[in-house]
Amino acid sequence: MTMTDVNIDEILAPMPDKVKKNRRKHIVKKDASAGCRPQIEANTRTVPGIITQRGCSYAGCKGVVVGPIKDMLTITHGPIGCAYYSWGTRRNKARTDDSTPPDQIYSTMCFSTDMQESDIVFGGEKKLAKMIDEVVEIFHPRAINICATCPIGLIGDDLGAVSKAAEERHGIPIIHYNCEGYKGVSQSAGHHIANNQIMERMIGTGTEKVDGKYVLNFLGEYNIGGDAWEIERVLEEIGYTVGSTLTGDSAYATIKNMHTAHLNLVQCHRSINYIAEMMETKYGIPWLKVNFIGIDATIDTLRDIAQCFGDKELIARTELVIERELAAVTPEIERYQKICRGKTAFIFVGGSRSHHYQFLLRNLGMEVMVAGYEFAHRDDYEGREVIPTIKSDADSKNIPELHVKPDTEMYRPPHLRLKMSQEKYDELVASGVLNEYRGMYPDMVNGGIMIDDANHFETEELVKVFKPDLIFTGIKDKYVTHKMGLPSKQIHSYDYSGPYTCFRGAVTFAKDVAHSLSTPAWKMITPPWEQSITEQR
Ligand code: CFN
Ligand code: HCA
Repeated sequence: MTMTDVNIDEILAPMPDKVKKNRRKHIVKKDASAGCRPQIEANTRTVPGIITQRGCSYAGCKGVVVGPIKDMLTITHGPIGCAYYSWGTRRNKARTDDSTPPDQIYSTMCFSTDMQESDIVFGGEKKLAKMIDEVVEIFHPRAINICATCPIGLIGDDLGAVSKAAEERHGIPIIHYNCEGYKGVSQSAGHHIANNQIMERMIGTGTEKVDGKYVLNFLGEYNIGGDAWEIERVLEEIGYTVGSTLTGDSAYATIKNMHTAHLNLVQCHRSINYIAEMMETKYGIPWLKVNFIGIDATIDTLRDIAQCFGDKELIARTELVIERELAAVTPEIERYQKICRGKTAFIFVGGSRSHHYQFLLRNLGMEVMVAGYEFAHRDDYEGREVIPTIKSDADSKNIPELHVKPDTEMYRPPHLRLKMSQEKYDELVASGVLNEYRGMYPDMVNGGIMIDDANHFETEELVKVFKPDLIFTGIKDKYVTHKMGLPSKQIHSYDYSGPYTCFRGAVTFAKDVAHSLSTPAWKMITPPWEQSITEQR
């Protein structure tokens, strides 16, 4: 069977009619000949009882966005499980620096009010207030985060009032997040709640201007396995100063002054677009969508950043660094390409990596046949235009607006968003003045499948149909595919590896993928589709 023969209705056939009808809207096959982008249903409620990979609002707020701020002590207000299971598994690394001594790093620790039955019945406000007093006395943090779990909203504890009173007692910022797990339909709601509070309570409260000719903030980069450090190494080499990341290896001490930077880079758009937008509105700081996953993607990104400043010296230095880094990694990449070339993969992750890693896999000669997100919104799937890149001064006259607002909920054709005719848009894309419209669908191979909120049944069925060589998953679906004789790589936390970003990260990734593909263990398992019924029993 070729990729284009795959029939989604047949895959869903065993489901009950109501579920089938629902799930059909979340799966789209790429058809390059159709010319337009089809719509996908996304960011809607998961079918109850289906085995989803999704997490909750608390996970998105505490686990993803605010937890990595290393010098803030983050308290989970709730029964112990939520704090325990969001402790350390994401591998968002942090280290000491000029603004943060070792005894002020709390992101590796786990703090919880450990609510018991009597607290749920009689209320947990007193317990929370007491805990704040205790952590201040023992740890002396600069600032505290308080994240709510489901029962807190249900019993009506007033986090705002407890935090305000404690701020008055202790004279430090105590920021609360009403990110009860049931809010919204996934982690995505928690990202938004965290973004609002970081913007409201942190950014712009500092008075120090970050020194540097070209100061960047790096939004939507969480330093998983050291990703941000590899990117910063290259950016600093070129001559940029990174004011702060959001939020990998970041500190309250520097987030306060982020409003003094020249440009915001946005790596994971899904989790942080709200702050990028708000900073542009409030402080006039433009933002640029970037991608440091994949060698070609990194090179394009470095060139785009340099073009934003338009300094000839900076542009020349960018080319020098690209040349030097490429020379160092190309022989190694070529070695691993021999193992990876022609192989196929699936990738299911949260809200941005399933698109970004398509580029790195292509650098290795691999193709992604099925790609899915847990909780992305429609524009992440259907695509959005990359910020127009001005290739020369003369070109800039052709573009009405340099920074284009992404439409996070509804799809509108890019030429309309850029306020120009379709002909003008096509002309600018063809001449290379505008970058192309990018996203999972536009960048996907023809016949490939794009899937939202995939469940275990669909994952298994798609594996049977496509028989990929490797699958990139999270912890929940990893072992399902192992049992099918398929090697999997954890693409949330990279198992125990990383960084995977930029140039050196691409080599580490290539090595890990090549190892997975050539491990003999997988050949010793016979996948069910190659077994007879009696063997399967
Ligand atoms: S580091 Fe990011 S890149 S922040 Fe987001 S959407 Fe999660 S924790 Mo897991 S790996 Fe994943 Fe993305 Fe942005 Fe990570 S793809 S699901 S909420 N994610
Ligand atoms: C989260 C965090 C997570 C979980 C990974 C997984 C991460 O969404 O709560 O399900 O394997 O990257 O740690 O996405």
